Amino acid sequence: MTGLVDKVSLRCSAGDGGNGETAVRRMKGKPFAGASGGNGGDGGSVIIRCVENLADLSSLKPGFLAKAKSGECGKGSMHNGADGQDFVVKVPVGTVVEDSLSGETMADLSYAGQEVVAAKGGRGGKGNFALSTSSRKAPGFALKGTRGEEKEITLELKLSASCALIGLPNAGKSSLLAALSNAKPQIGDWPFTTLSPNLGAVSAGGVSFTVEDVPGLIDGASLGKGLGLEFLRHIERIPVLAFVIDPTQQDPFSVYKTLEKELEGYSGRLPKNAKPFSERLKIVILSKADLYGKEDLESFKREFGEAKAVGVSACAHEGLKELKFALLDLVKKAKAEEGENLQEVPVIDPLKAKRGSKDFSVKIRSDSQGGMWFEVDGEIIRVFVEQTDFSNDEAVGYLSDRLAALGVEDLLIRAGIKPGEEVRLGKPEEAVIFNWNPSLLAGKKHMAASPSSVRGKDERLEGLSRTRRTNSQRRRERKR
Ligand SMILES: Nc1nc2c(ncn2[C@@H]2O[C@H](COP(=O)(O)OP(=O)(O)OP(=O)(O)O)[C@@H](O)[C@H]2O)c(=O)[nH]1
Ligand SMILES: [Mg+2]
Repeated sequence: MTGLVDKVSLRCSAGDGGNGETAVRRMKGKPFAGASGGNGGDGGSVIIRCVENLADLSSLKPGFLAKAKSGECGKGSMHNGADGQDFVVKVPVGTVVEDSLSGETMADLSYAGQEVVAAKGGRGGKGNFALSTSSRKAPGFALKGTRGEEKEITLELKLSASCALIGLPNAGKSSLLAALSNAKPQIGDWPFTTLSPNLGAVSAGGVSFTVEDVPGLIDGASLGKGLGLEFLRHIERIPVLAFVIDPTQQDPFSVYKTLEKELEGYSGRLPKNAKPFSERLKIVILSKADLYGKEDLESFKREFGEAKAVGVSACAHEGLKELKFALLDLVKKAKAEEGENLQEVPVIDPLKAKRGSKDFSVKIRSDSQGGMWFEVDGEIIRVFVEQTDFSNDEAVGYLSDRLAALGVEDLLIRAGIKPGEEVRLGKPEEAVIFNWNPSLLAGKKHMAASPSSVRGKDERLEGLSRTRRTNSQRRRERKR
């Protein structure tokens, strides 16, 4: 049992964008003095942020719903709706964020301050004030907000301890880990109780770091005795080494020498870029201090001379606080040394890159019943469709203009479309279906020519709304 929560799945629900407002400014003698509907606010995103003072993921409940606030709708008098607040999930350094469904790695958060957008908030819709132009002075529509993303993610902490407890079997390593941290390792009055490493989060001065209890080493471990090689492999990259020595078993200084000899013996097997054991930061912990007197402790300490030695008792809870701070000191020093080689990695936001994408595709599709249609899809097309209020003819006209400006019509023509042929816009399962008519996507000139253009009424809209059929209408037609 590690005692560390190293993997947890979360549900992320970003906030929806608020709808834009359709409002008209009224002035004395001028009932339609112009558009005044405000924009909807953007929905909040769910953000995974890497912070320094966390050691594991235990603060997160599995299956927890991380829900960001939706943006407010726009209001009259050009009042924009407020943006929804982001929901920030704090995770420790070394957390890997994965999309649970696709298994895709979204980010590998390796330093404090780094963050990733797990679920992007919806966009606020523009109000009719923002949509008004010189040729469409008072649009009778606004854009709808788009939905926030929903995603299930898995957070996994790549276990890498800052400090390793190494010592002979039965030295009291697991007892010490249990006393210092949240871990609950097995403790036993016999050697080799621990057969695989245990990890625990130790907190001192508001900062957490990870300590690993390595199975007991014996004389000859570096030659493979007692699974020694397997155990030593675990400490290949741990920057701080704490030697746990029980002075009641053997002369502590000779035990220290044995442990050093084993580390030295393993040195040839260290990966090339790993720091040699001899250069790592070290501390000697004399365990079970409740079993011997203070004077004995002092004389043991003297034996170690320069090498810093501290006495603790896991059972009597003595010297633990001092030990925590001594370890923290070394961990901080080690981090600072490592920091010199740390490269600045940019904040990862895979969704940001996607958000600006104006890519779309036109594909010719057919089904077994002889149906044929042109599928127009892409990130931007889906956003446009979602933003459109299809019950409002003007809004549909505006969609036509946007599609024309994007070059959808050109591509359809190049793909060989003929008047009357079917076009499906957006997500295939929820596609908006209409029959193509070259004048439909012809652009703004229709707007200006419209006699009712004061309020932006688009002359083409009747036509479009008639040609757009619902799915059930289509099915009925096909049956005929
Ligand atoms: N009196 C006393 N006994 C302790 C103390 N710490 C550990 N012990 C005892 O020492 C024995 C070994 O403790 P563990 O914590 O299992 O030792 P370990 O180093 O993890 O042993 P392995 O996993 O076998 O390598 C147990 O019986 C503990 O109760 C202490 O501070 N005081
Ligand atoms: Mg143990």
